[in-house]
Amino acid sequence: MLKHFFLAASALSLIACSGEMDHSAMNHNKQAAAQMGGVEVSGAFIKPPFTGRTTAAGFMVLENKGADIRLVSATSPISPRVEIHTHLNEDGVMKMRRIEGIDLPKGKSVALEPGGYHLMLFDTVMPEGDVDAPLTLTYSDGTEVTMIVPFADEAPESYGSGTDHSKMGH
Ligand SMILES: [Cu+2]
Repeated sequence: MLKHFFLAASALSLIACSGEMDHSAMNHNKQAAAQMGGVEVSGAFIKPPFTGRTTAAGFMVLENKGADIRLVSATSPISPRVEIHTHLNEDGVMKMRRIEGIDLPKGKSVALEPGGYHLMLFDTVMPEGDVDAPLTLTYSDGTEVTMIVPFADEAPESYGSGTDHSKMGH
């Protein structure tokens, strides 16, 4: 279904938008990011389920270059149920909690990263022979952005290229 959105390149997060797509921008060095609805997504990856398990997790950095907005949901054809989660420290124990969304303040970067915000993909069916999968993010203004996200156990090496993550909000 979304196969036609696949892009050649080696990239970390190959991005495709649900509407138009700017190939030149994608082949550019900043192809790991897409600007849709004012939110730039970079370094997205899905950590596959552990052996014998079916829960995968999605991570990325969301940089909001537009007005205040909120990530309200995510979907993927590889999972019937994708939830937005955070980690909370409860009496010294880190626990995951489902949350309704993630506020993305204007001008800020918010990281979905291990130990923090993340997407949880339940009952994941790994696409056979595939190295990536579509992931659609829905924002509070109704904007939907579909990107092609690679599977990786940890953030791709060049995750931070072009961006100094040490200066990011977390
Ligand atoms: Cu979780």
